[in-house]
Amino acid sequence: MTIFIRGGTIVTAEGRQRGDVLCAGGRIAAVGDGLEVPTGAAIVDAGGMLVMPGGIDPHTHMEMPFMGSVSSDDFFTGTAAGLAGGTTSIIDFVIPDAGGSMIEAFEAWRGRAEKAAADYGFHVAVTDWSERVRDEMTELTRRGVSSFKHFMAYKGALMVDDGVLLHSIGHALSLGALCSVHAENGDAVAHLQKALLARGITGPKGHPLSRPPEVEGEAATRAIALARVMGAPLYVVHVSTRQAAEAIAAARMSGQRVFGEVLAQHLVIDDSVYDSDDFAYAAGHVMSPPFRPKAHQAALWAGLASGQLQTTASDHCCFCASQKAQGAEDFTRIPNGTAGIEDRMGVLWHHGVGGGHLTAEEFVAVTSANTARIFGLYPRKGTIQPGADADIVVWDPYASRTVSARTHHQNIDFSVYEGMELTGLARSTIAAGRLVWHDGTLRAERGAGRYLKRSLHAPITGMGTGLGDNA
Ligand code: DUC
Ligand code: ZN
Ligand code: ZN
Ligand code: ZN
Repeated sequence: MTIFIRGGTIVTAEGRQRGDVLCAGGRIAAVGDGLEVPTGAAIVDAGGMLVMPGGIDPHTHMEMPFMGSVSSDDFFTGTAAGLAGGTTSIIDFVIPDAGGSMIEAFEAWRGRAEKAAADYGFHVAVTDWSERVRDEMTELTRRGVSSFKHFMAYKGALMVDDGVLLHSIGHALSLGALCSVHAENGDAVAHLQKALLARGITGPKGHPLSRPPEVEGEAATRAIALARVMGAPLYVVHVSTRQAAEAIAAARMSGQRVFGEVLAQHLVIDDSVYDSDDFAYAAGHVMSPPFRPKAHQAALWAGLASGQLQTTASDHCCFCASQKAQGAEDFTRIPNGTAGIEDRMGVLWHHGVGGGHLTAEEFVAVTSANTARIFGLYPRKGTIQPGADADIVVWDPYASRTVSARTHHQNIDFSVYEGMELTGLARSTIAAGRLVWHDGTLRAERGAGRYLKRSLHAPITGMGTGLGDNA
């Protein structure tokens, strides 16, 4: 399929220009002003529109077994919803069972992802340490996995202690892979959960009380210190507090390579949602880290604007009301997670660019380009230049829509953005050179997504102990 995107304003993280984009054979073939239209090309009129790299969501959980349930968007429905919102690639998480093989889990996730409608890569979680884990990490890097995830929370399930983290960070460093952390102190969360339940606090109000901002600040600070000791880079997923944002900024200013990700939800929704006595509403917002007091949002916006925080994600992890209901008597049993892949770009545009926090170029950086760079996908993804994948969103900056679970494409009966009016939307989405979303019509194709082998970083030397995992 040859597509000619005519007469838009092409915006990348580097700048903007008026012009046309020619897509052929799944790639961008030419970018320029007044390009000739090849015979037979489908024309997408981008007059008055912005032509930007498709979004990359670096943090999703499609059909993930979790907390006694399975997240309700599968790789097809979840990626299709992403396309409707302008997101053309995801990096999902492979989560092995405690003590289970990472390779077997990776193969299971690859099997499930074969139905994806958009391109996908994988981070793999390290949940314990052994010689086998070390060998499997090495093997996974040969299979295109260039980042490993560590949960510092979820005690008794996924949580790793500092010893595991040090081993993994050291070994990843020697491989040129990047370690990431879900930064919450799992011992503190377990302690607070128990204390709250003992006091009879069993409803969703207990959820944020069991995970206060300090719990995230402590874990982020600790992980950053451990990465510094090892001389390794670190990526902190879903930074939701001023404490964690400041810890990352301070580390960067001292010369450490630390990256921070922000969820669109945390930028615009605060912890007042847990005040509701409507269980379905409050439980629908149960995710970890939880929504925070409003004052934290300014630190997250400032982090994105200054470049101290680099990426935005959705942590897309859908659970329907019937699934959330398993925690009706005990908030610690409510499956954690909210939907967000379809609305991440729209929320970032309306509140970020419309709200004066970000320029259009910075919007591209935090929704696509920075993620491609950090996670080994650039310049195949994250930019508009000849040779790059034809993953493009034609963005109408003036059209408006109202978000609702009744009209979204995500397979969930709830939206944390219900009723939110957003100006700016994906008019057309082109993924791997195919027009998959246009004027409200979704033509997602089951299985069209491809597995993304990601590249490793060049090893960084000269910082920390330089011991790698020889300890
Ligand atoms: N937090 C969530 O809310 N869901 C999935 C996993 C996580 O850490
Ligand atoms: Zn997490
Ligand atoms: Zn997550
Ligand atoms: Zn070791």
